[in-house]
Amino acid sequence: MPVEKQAGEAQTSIRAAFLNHLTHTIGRTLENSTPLEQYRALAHTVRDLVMEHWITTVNSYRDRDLRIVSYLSAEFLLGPHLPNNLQNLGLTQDCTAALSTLGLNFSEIAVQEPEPGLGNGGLGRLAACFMDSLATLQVPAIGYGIRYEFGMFRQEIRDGWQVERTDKWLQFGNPWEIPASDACFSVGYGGTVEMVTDESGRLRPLWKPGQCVRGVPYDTPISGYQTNTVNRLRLWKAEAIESFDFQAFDTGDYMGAVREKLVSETITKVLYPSDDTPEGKRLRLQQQYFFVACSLQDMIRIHGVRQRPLNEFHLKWSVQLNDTHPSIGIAELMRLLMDVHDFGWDEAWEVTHKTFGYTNHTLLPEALERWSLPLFAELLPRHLQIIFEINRRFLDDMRQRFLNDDEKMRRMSLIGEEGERSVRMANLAVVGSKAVNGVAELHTELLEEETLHDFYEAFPKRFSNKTNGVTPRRWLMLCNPALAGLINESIGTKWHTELDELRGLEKFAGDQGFLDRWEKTQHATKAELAKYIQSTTGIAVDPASMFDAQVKRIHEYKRQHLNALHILSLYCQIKAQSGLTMTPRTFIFGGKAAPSYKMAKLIIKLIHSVADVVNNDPDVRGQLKVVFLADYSVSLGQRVYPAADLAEQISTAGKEASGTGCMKFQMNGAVTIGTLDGANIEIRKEAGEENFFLFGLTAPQIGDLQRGGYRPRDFYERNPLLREVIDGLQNGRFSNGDRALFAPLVSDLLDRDSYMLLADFDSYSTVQEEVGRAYGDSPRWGRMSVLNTARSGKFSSDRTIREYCRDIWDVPVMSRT
Ligand code: NBG
Repeated sequence: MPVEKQAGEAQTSIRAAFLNHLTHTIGRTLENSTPLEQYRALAHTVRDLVMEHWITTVNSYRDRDLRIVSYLSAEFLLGPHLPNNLQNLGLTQDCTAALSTLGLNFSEIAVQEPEPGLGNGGLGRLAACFMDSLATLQVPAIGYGIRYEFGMFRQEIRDGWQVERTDKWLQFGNPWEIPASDACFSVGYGGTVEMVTDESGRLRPLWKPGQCVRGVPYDTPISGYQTNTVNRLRLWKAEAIESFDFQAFDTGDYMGAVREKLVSETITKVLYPSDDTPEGKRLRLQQQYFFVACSLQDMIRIHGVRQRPLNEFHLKWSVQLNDTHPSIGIAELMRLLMDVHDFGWDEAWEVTHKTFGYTNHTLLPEALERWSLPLFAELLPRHLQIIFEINRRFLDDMRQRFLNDDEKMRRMSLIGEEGERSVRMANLAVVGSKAVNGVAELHTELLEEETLHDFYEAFPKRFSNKTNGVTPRRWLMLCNPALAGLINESIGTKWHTELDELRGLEKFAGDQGFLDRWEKTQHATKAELAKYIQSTTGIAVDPASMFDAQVKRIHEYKRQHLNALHILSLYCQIKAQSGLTMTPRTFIFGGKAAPSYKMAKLIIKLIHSVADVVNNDPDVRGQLKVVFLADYSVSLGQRVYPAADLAEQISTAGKEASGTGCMKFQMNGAVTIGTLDGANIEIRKEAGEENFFLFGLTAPQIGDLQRGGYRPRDFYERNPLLREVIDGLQNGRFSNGDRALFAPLVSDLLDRDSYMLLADFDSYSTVQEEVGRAYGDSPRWGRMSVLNTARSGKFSSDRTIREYCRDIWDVPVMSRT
């Protein structure tokens, strides 16, 4: 049969190409190669196949001459490439079979891939999901970012505490990247701005940087799912213009000879492991300007290759700013157009503000980026002049519209005057963009009504909502093949690219035969995670227990400690009533804390202390187990999401911009316990109220309570169980008698409790009881689980990208039908 013959051919050619790379690229024979070497040979094999599509994509984009989306992001949290590319090419089975004819196991080879952890959390992972959808929808797009030599730190746990280790992901090379030597650019810092007269006698500013570095692009192909489209992720590495000073070397100054190399390369050395507070300020600003300056020069180069005049730049490019990190691009494009390409101010502004779109990802005031004016002036003196001028013109305009409202002008100014004077990057991003969006309905509403209210009043049409999404290719098909297989059997495969098709599963939600298969599949996936837990933590967990998971960055607003308090309250109840039985549960935690965030690190310690107490007390009789999975990552997420029964999305209402983990859990059939926050609200609306466990105060109630003088101690005094838990933390009951350990946490909760754990504790505990009962009722739980998957279609990043294309970027997507 022709199909089988084709399949056979694919296997034969993969096998031959793999052996060829093993010999010629890696320099090993099959017999004396390690799994890591086999991985590298296989990665090259698959990359070759992807590159063939890359070439056709480049040609087809050139012929279509469409506007290109440029996604500027300081973070791309990609996750392993190998299995994803194989799935996109439709070659997973052939590859597995080809390897097995050589006595090799695909999974054992695939786990060798070091994860490119070039992001902190949701923001970076969103960028990766968007790249997947853009390629799958065949939208011409380039992702631009930074090639960090060291990505997100590896997290180890010692005695319950987080310890950070360097992530050396490039140590053995990266087979997925290709340096592109034809597009290197120089980037300046510091120096002075002088007024000079040009040939036509005009007086104009000339920036003479004090330091220059070179940006070298490394391209990673991003394949689309079952299309020939392969887009480009271009990450910049900083190098010295002259990396070796012979004169210094000759005079015996060996360190001096390589100093410039060291200083320049520092810029792209490491990803800042803080996702929501500005830190390491100077280097971070250098990083931001570095990748944006390279990327804009590259876009202008490509624009020239397309033989377009620069005043049409905005017609050929839509540039999206992923949060404020790349927003210096607004001043940089103005500078390039005016100082390098001779545009006048108005002409440059016309192009610039029609080029950019800005996505906001946070409501936390401390996370809105500001740069101190002296630092800014020292590093980017010409850009500061431009920002002052944008601000002057903008405020003149606003003063006319909002007569005499000085307070408003102060709030809207691009320059903050309170405390140390600073450049407010969010204000720059809003003023310099044609579109501004939030990432979930509630988040956008709060931006419009509170955080960016003045700007919303001034430019209401500029604002819109684009609820986040995740790619179902990685987050259902790849990570949960068993469930994906059952879904394929039941409703076909159209859902792979049209996720709304999952609605077809609804009709099986009352079919006991189907529910049994659904449950069996989930049980098998849970058993795999149980094995992983046993091998990494030594803790035995029962796959028949409810897997209750909270995996995400550790932050007070995400309230992992509320979860921990609740576990302790269950423990106290068991201790008080011997023989008490409850629905057996395994609580699974995972996540990293910013290294300088003391309270987050103490929360990790708390979870480990809770685990020690609960897992080792015979009275608990295995009814509760608590595990913390170290070094949370994309790959680890791929193990946890499919195996969860219950997803904890318990942030303080009004704090989580969107959340995307919640979507991955829902797609895989987990039921959510959550507050009315971020995307939870939309998940509940889609899933149906009866398929979501809601608890807690709403965002307006939180605001009211805070304004009315919140007294957490009142809640402590009123609830005896809560009191027992907090007292236990205070008197060392859960820390081997150490009374000091959790004192900072307890005093914060009793005296401040900014994230309102104590106010929500009661409601959380009550709803958790209901969760326990529901899980005990298998048909009910099965139905809820199936309906959650069936109704997760909205949360595909394909839907999100379609909306950006339609409303902001004005580019067509390819219809697949
Ligand atoms: C994060 C938010 C999440 C959101 C992601 C992606 C930052 C600054 N923000 O709620 O906290 O899901 O962005 O939009 O990392």
